[in-house]
Amino acid sequence: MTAPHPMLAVTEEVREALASGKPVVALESTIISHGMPYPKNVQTAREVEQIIRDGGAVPATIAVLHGVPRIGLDDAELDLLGSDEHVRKVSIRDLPYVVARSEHGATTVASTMRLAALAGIRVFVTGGLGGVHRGAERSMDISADLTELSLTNVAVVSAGVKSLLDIGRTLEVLETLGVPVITVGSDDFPSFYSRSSGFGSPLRMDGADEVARAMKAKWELGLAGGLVIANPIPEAEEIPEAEIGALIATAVAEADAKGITGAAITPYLLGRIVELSGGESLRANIALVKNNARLGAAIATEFAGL
Ligand code: PSU
Ligand code: MN
Repeated sequence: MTAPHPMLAVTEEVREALASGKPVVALESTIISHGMPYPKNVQTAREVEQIIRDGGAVPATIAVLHGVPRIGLDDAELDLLGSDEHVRKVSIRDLPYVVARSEHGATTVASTMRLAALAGIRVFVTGGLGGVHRGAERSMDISADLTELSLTNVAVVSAGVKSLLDIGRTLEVLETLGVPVITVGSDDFPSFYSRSSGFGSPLRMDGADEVARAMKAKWELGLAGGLVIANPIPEAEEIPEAEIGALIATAVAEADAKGITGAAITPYLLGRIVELSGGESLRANIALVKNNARLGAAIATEFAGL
């Protein structure tokens, strides 16, 4: 592989792994700073890194610290991201700003993808993707995660798309952008807390080896962009849509009434759903991220072997 971009600070462990062709899995940091409460966020981030190591890959959590995009973080840095109130949520549009001002930034799926690709990492594990918000036909609120998936060559492992988004329209936009949406081991596209969303998965594959071959095929054909690898939450951990759907609807209605929009809306909704569910949603969230880490490590291992 080519040398990483000179503006990135890559840990020695990750640099060494990339240089020798070992599997590396990128992880985002918005989920730590703005997706889960402290200290469970930091504890989960560490456990997820360990799962990736147990799966034979090197974890690389990505964030911006003091204006420097970092590929791989130590324990103290994870703690800072999870507890400091001044960590900005950084999507693609915000990257120049935090770098120029030497600020801290927690990277979303979109900006994590871009930084991972600049470092030479091809597999990225998260919880849930951003997408088309409910009411986007009026607000035009469509996550930059979708645009980025059309541009950047990284496979993103998630548990699908939360039903606080418009799942049908999100799948339509991904189709328009030419992004493969592959659910592993199921015909149904998952909706984060639940194994199905009511929408069929556009594509299905049944193992990490097949997914790795699809990644290789896409990029060898010169098709730019990412792949959505959807991994349904394990059955024992899921919260049926019938249960969580009403809480999500309440949270969305509250956000509407309060006039919360833009980058603030996803963190607001996630926080409210944790409160409304009495912590159940957080338990499921942690379980599905760990499940994604296991699959991501397996995909990175298979891809490194091709
Ligand atoms: N969905 C979740 N948990 C999250 C996010 C989305 O279930 O933490 C975060 C991810 O970082 C995602 C971002 O990239 O929210 C999308 O934000 P926006 O819609 O503002 O692009
Ligand atoms: Mn948005």
